Amino acid sequence: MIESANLTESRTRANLMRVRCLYAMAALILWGCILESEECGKQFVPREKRCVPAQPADDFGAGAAAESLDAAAKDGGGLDVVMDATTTQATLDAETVNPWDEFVQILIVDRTEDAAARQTPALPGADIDGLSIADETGVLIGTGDVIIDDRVNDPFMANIQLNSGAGLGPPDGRAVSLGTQGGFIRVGLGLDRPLRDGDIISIFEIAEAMGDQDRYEAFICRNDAEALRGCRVLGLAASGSTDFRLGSAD
Ligand SMILES: [Ca+2]
Repeated sequence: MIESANLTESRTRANLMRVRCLYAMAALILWGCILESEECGKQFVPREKRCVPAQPADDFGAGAAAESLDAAAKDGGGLDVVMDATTTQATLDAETVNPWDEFVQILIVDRTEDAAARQTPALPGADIDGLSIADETGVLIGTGDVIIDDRVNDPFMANIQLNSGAGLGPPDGRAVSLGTQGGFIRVGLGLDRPLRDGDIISIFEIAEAMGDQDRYEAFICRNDAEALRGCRVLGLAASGSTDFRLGSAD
């Protein structure tokens, strides 16, 4: 009987160890799943060690935007206006009087790296408060008046600034948080006169106290622009207010 009792106790211990092992394995698997699910925000996927939108923005080719981003970055993120690849000689000729006559839209595309957006999940990405235009003497000649199109990303389902209209007009402390890369607003300008060389486009982004890595890329676009066709790169900006001065188009 004693041997039988020892045998039963030994089996019980073995079963207990198996149960513990199973619990440990389940915990490891669950932990692995948690780690994996936290790898990228909702609707974002890992690509080359970065989280990018699973679907590119509907309104423009992400590839074209990335190329222009690279070009601007090689210039040190300069704010000089450069020609886009779709501009033809015919349009150049037509622009000799005033190259900016038909440019009445500003496109602002978020370029925040996902890791940076995670630092402020309630306000992810660039926080655009307003947009105004002044002549070279500083006199206000217009503001961003209407949202033509937008895509506000909410990767962490915690964004509290989803109203793209908050990015219109002069700055008032109300901003739209574009989310992460791919979020954008296309703004129609209200202008007292057509834009000219020397005009200054000011984009107001609310800088965050914890150190701002929220980047965005700005384009100026014709009234008949489709996607990035008909747009020119204004440049990259990251923190606070940034002025983009319109220069000669050639
Ligand atoms: Ca605002």
